[in-house]
Amino acid sequence: MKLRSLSSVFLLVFSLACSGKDKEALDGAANGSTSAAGGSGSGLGIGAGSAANGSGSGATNGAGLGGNSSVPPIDIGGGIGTVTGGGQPGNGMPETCDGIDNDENGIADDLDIGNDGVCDCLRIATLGIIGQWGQGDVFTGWLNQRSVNGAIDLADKPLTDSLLAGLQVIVVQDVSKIGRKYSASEVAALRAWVEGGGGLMTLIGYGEPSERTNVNALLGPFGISYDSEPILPKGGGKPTISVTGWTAHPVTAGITAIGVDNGYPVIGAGTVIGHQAQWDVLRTAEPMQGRVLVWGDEWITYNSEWVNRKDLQVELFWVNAIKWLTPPKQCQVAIPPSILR
Ligand SMILES: [Ca+2]
Ligand SMILES: [Ca+2]
Ligand SMILES: [Ca+2]
Repeated sequence: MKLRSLSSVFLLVFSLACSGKDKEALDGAANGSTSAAGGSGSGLGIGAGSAANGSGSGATNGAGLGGNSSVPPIDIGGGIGTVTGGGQPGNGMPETCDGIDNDENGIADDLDIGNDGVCDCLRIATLGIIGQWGQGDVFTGWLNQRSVNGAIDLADKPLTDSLLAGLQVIVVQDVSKIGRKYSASEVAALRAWVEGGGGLMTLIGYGEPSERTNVNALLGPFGISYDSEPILPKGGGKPTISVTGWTAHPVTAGITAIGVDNGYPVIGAGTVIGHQAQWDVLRTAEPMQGRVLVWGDEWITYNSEWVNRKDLQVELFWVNAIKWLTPPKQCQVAIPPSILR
């Protein structure tokens, strides 16, 4: 069987696309040149409510290095148009990926030179392997073109405190083929990482009867699991089934439909923020300092959902999810209006 890791694709695409706009712009910023992209730092308006904040911050920061490197992030989750980080204008220093709030606006590493909604300094990793039911290059390429670091492929590595240290977001793909069951110490390590402020997102629906075992083990400490009966099959040759039942939350902001096929219900603790028919398909939890997001399918990683389905908001869903999973005072950048549709 050809097993292709999502993250290995991330890294491959990243290596091929090192001239991507974010990295190019970052290089330019490092050299002290003012990039054209920086001038578009005013693209902050998210909904009518943020118009004042958007124009104000854009004007203020337009002359700064990279322009948007010091644009205050907009929190479209808690309240549209509110500026996070206390609304401080910043000190004019460029933000760099060093874990420090260089511009003193209240958010460390809030750098998004491409204005694409993905923090350039994001430290994101994946577990397991990519699904086999579609092509995933759009998603993988998308992420690598929007952050300097790209994604780290943890694949089947044993989960330890040291392995997870420093990561901000982990996306769990198909972990049914790692050749073992996660041990109690691995589950404990992931739990400690989440509770210490990590953001964990899980996917399911890869088509193996035993696929729930490992991911449910990882979710065990948070009281959430995937139930046993597959749900919402699209049927051969048909489009995925649109999930249309959403509860207001930063992850669901602006979302009207996301496609699924042969997923599993998400049951247990936490808060249900997505459902279809009688099933819950999206739950969140916030254990201690961390955040957990459990999605009952994996088709959001496939090209067909990104490219062919204009009625779905897959990119926005990912941007929302990554932003919400990222610690509140780190790497929070504005979601650009171009993604909202
Ligand atoms: Ca900052
Ligand atoms: Ca920084
Ligand atoms: Ca970016």
